[in-house]
Parts: sequence; C-alpha cells; structure tokens
Amino acid sequence: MKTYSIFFYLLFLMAMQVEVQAQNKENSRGRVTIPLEHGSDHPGRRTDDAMDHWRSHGLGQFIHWGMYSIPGGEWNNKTYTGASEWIRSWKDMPNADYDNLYKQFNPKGFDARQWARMAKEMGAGYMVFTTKHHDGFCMWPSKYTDYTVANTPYKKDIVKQVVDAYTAEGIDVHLYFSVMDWNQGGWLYQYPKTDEERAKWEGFKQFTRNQIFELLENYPQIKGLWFDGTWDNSWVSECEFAHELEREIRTKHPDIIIGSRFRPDEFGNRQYDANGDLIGDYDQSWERDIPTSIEQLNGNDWDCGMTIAENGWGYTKNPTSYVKTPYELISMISECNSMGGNFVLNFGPDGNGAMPPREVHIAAEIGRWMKTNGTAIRGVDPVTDIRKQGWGFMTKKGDKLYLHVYNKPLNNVLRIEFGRKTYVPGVVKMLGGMPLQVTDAGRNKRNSRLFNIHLPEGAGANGPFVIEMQLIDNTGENDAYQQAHT
Ligand code: JFZ
Repeated sequence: MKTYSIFFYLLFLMAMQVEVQAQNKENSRGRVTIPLEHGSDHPGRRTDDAMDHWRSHGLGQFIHWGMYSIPGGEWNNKTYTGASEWIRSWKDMPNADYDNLYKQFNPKGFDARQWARMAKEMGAGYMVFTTKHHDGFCMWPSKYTDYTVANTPYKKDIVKQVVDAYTAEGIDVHLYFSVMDWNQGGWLYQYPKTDEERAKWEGFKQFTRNQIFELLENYPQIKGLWFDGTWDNSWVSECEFAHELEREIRTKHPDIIIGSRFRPDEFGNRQYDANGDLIGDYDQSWERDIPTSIEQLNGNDWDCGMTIAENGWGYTKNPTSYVKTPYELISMISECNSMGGNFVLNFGPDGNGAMPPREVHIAAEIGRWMKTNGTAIRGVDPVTDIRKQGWGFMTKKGDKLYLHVYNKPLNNVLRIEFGRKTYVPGVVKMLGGMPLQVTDAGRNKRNSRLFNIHLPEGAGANGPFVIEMQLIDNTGENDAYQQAHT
C-alpha cells in the first residue's frame, strides 16, 4: 500500500514536470524560460540605427543641476557628508528651508552654450540632464505643478536651453527624470492600502505620465529618457502601468532609448526580469561601478554613470571624499569601452550655473586625451578574441586594434599575445604619433603568436597612450611549434 502511494506520488510529480515544461518557451538564447507578460521586450541587443549611434558614443556627460546646487552640501555652517542632491533628506536641513530655495534661484552665470562647448571639447557624444530630481523641482515650466523654474526669479525654461545648446553642438540629449517625487503629495513609498491612499496614488501615476509626455512634447529632439527613483514598493508593484506607459512612450517616439531602471516585471524584479533578460534597452545597474569582465554583461548594452567625488552628483562646495584625477577617469573611459559600455561622467554646476573649476579642469584634461585618442573610444567594439593583457585595455574598429596602455613595461617593450590562428600585426603606430617597430617574439607553449612593440623613449610622459595596430588575418596559418613531450 505504502509502495503504491509513493509510486503514484512520483507519477504525479512527473506529470507536473511535463505540465511546467509545456508552459515554458525557448527564448532567443535557447534557455528555458517562464512566460512573462511584463518581462523583457527584446531579449538581446537592439540593432537599429538609433541604438548603434548611442553605442558608438563611448563617452557621455551627466549633469545634475537643481535646487540642491544652491546649498552645495552645506547648510547653517554644517557639512552634509551624503550625496549633495539628497540634502533635503538630511536631519540638519529643515524641509521648509529646502522647499523655499527656489525663491532665490536666479542663476546669472548659466550659459548652456558654454556647457555644451565644454562637453564638446571633452569629447562627449551625448549628455544626460536632470529635468527633475527626487526633490520634485522641475527645470522646465511644467503645466502639472507649480514647483518649477517658471516660479523662480529666473523664470526661463532651463531644459529647453540645454536641449537646444547641446543639439546645436551635435551632442545628443537624454533626459533624466526621477519618478520618486518628494514634492508631490501623491507620491507613496509603499503600495496604497486605504481608499484615500489609492486615490492619491492614482493621481500621482497620471501626474507622472503627464510630465513624461510633456517632456516628449516640448523637446522632441531628445534621444533617450534616463529614469531614476523607481525602486520603492509603490512603483515596483506597478508592472502593468509602467509597461503600458513605456509602450506609449515608444509609440510616440519610436527611436527613444530607455534603460533598465524604468519598470519592474510582474515578480517585482528590477533591471533583469525573472528569466534573467534585461528590461529596457541597456543595463543601467553599473552605476559608479565597472564590471570585472564582459561576461558579466550577458551580451547587453550598458552605461556607467560616474561621479568625480566618491559619491554625490550635485554641486558640492567642499567635497569631503576623495576626488578622482583626470588620469583615473580617462582609464575608466578605456576600461568601460573595452567592455562595450558608455562612460558617462557627471558634472555638478553650482547654484549660479557655473561649473566648478576643478571639474572644468578635468573636462579639459579628458578632452586633451580624447583629441588624440578618441578614435579608440568612439565607434569601437569590445575585443573578445584576444586575451586581456596586463598593460591595459583593448578596443577595435574594423581591422584596427587599439591598445590602451596604462602600465608601460620598464624595458619599453610592449608584448602582445595573439591566440593561435587569429591575427598577426600589420602597420603599427602611436595614435597622434610615429609608426612603431614590431618584432616577432616567437610562440609560447600554447602556440600563441607573440610580438614585441618597441616603444619610443618618452612614451607615456604625457599620460596614457594608445597604439593602433592593423590586424592581419592569420587563421590560415598551419605551422606550429613542436611541443616537447612532458
Ligand atoms: C540615484 C539618485 O538617487 C542619485 O541622486 C543620482 O541621481 C543617481 C544618478 O541616481 O542613485 C542611485 C540609483 C540607483 C543605484 C544607486 C544610486 N543603484 O541601482 O545602484
């Protein structure tokens, strides 16, 4: 009797398995997946021109500018050590003080064309601008709230000036928009429980939708929306609303680029859905962070938003943390691009609209490097068929391989190792400089081809440098090193 029940139980389990498998479907990568209504809309990368163009930028500029730029991380002679754009949530700054800052917002030093020229000089292909951060203040004259630039002494539309100035410089504009809004009474952290909360929340959802469409209506030139403030339970429970809204946005603006932070799937997964497929067009989770290998990206597009200080995106009068050097930031540009990502460096203008001098200096230093080496950053692909080597990072474009050198060998001989039957070097030169001599350095035990690149004496004196190497196909090679018997 007992044996029989175990037998039937096993039979039941097997039947369940068959049932589950019947519901599953194969996704594009051939994995078994569960059916999702609000998961990824396109597992795998987008292949259209707009996305190709975005992918080709390599370097972007982020700008955080808002009412938090007035206190700049300080209030009543006290210094806030958190991110300066979060100062309103600091116990030492009363909300009422923060919420009245707009009455003094009159940035006489603001000149969008000057910012755009600085970004152009730096070598940025696109920029992301904060239209509304968590505080809810709108840098455009929104019809849906009074808490906007229209009600400051300044009055004029800032988003419009930024969009126009950058577009005129040939720099694509993406708009940052925080869904979380500390100024709107309808914003909730938790999913509504009472009728009153439900009514407020429904109102807030419509307000959010209205503002997003207002931005698309006002600034049709924009190329993307960079959403933020979407992590709370209230929004994470709105997979259907958010998905429908994303579809509507895409219908109105078919080329628009939206990252993985906007909407959750029906299980509340963010960035990646329950099947591990990316939600949205690119992975937005590498914030102030760089993957250790390209494998971690699962073939997805990605961006790395980076702060110059340790943390904190808005203007900070006196940074309390380490401030990155131009060298370190340039190295991050190479590193991100070697794994196919865009590096988006953040700037925080002060309450008067002026870029802090230390940030102007950083932009200029990056620009100096990009002028010579930008061809190894813009429009490049990651290198997946040559193993990573200790002197730095690699990118490629067609038959050109770029060697971004950050660790120069002491003997001035840079070794490159190609796998067997892959490539041998053609013409090799320093970007912005002379042709370089290359000599054959034999093979190693794996039959990898080794080459020595002879560096000129002063190489690296002005910072990191890039070697351009023409790749010659060597897949047909048939001689091999005679292995010793061990
Ligand atoms: C958010 C904001 O809170 C912050 O002020 C800034 O605007 C930044 C660009 O975005 O901060 C985040 C958001 C998400 C993560 C980390 C910080 N995240 O997913 O790790």
